Amino acid sequence: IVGGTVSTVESHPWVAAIFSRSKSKKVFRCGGSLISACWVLTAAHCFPDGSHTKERRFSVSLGKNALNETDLYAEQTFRVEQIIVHEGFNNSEGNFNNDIALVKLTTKYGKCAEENHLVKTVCLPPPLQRLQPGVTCEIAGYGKEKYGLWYRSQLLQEAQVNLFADDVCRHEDYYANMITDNMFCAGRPDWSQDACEGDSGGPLVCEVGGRLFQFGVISWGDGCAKEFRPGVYTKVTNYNGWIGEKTRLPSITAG
Ligand code: 4AZ
Repeated sequence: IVGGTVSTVESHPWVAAIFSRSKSKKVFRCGGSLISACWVLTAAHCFPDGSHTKERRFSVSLGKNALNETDLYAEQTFRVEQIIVHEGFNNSEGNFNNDIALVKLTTKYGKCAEENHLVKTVCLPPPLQRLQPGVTCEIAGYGKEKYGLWYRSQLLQEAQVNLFADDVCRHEDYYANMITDNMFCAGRPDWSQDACEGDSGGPLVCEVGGRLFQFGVISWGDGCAKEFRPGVYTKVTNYNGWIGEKTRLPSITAG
């Protein structure tokens, strides 16, 4: 997160940290969001070329404030039972179309997440819920605080971004034809706050009727907090059916 503030996982209790293991080393890979006790929503590009068939390489932590510290009392860490990358995920145009994936959690005892003040599920908006351009939403993650830094944020950070109209984001001064109907853009009018490398897979949440709903999955962008280059997000409302089908959670849209 660029231009944000240090946050706590209590304020974003659905935020998940996805790690990959290579040679017994745990490497932070992506953000995610807890949408039900056993399922985390994230970005498809977190699982490059076939790594989604290697579930044992990954682990997921919930309730985590600091990336490089383990608070055994607060955190819940899981193995990955299944990774479902969207069938239509396509990066041949360099724009991560259908950048959405589901990760199924389990422990060696077959348990899923337990809710407490640090770990809660986020609601998904109903499929037809639309928000007006300009609405302020919130993003959170452990990603870089500045484009080009070699290290990620040690602590969970949050920022505010505003939704951009599609015709603005598709303008030739912005991303032109890179933006498909499965994406939307969000950023700050002064470009001061944005998601950055390492935040992808994490949630963009917006308030509707006094409740927070996850409208976006942090997906991509040209740089971070750069003029005319807002963050690009996967449009979660296009995937209610897909999520319901894959997780067999019939009430996924009920909120
Ligand atoms: C990334 O590489 C990434 N500024 C995520 C979001 C943005 C840029 C890069 C948006 O994960």
